[in-house]
Amino acid sequence: LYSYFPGGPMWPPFRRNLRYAITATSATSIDRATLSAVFARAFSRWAAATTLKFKEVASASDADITIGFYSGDHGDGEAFDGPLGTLAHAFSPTDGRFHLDAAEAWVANGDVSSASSFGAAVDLESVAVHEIGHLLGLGHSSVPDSIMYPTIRTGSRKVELESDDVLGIQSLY
Ligand code: TQI
Ligand code: CA
Ligand code: ZN
Ligand code: ZN
Repeated sequence: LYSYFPGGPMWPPFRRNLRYAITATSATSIDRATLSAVFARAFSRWAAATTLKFKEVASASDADITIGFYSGDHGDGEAFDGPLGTLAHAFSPTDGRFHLDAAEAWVANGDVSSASSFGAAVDLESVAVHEIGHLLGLGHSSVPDSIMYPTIRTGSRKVELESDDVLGIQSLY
């Protein structure tokens, strides 16, 4: 079953058209257009299940949600740890911060079988769909096939919401 963050924080009814900015990209080699496409697909999966709408904007000052790649200690008390371990983290509503560990061997085209000289390839879209669930207020689920299950096999891809994810998000929005 799905869960919420303690206290059940959510985006309030007057904030259902959420804007996101991809702000810190210098630490990744993935190009801008590819990042925009991957995050747009990840947000669209949650939009399809709810009345929420998501739109990319250029500037963090216009955004409800900010997305960036960071290495090691990046000033929020949750330092990244190099390849594998923690891949990314997102804060609960209505904080909107979504950070990705720049040290991961991110794969943006879904081809997680591609060999990587850094170690295991990590599918960016799979992690984005999971972290957006956190940004919207979902905690972890006990259903192994759900997007919000707390582990994923390395080198695997999981981007489709499972019925448990849909029930969870529809109980909030
Ligand atoms: N990052 C953890 C996560 O997003 C951070 C975290 C741990 C967390 N406990 C939490 C966030 C409780 C909110 C509430 O779950 S992670 C996966 C998965 C991670 C893990 O880097 O370990 C994905 C990020 F589910 F596959 F294991 C994305 Cl998809
Ligand atoms: Ca890491
Ligand atoms: Zn962070
Ligand atoms: Zn999680």
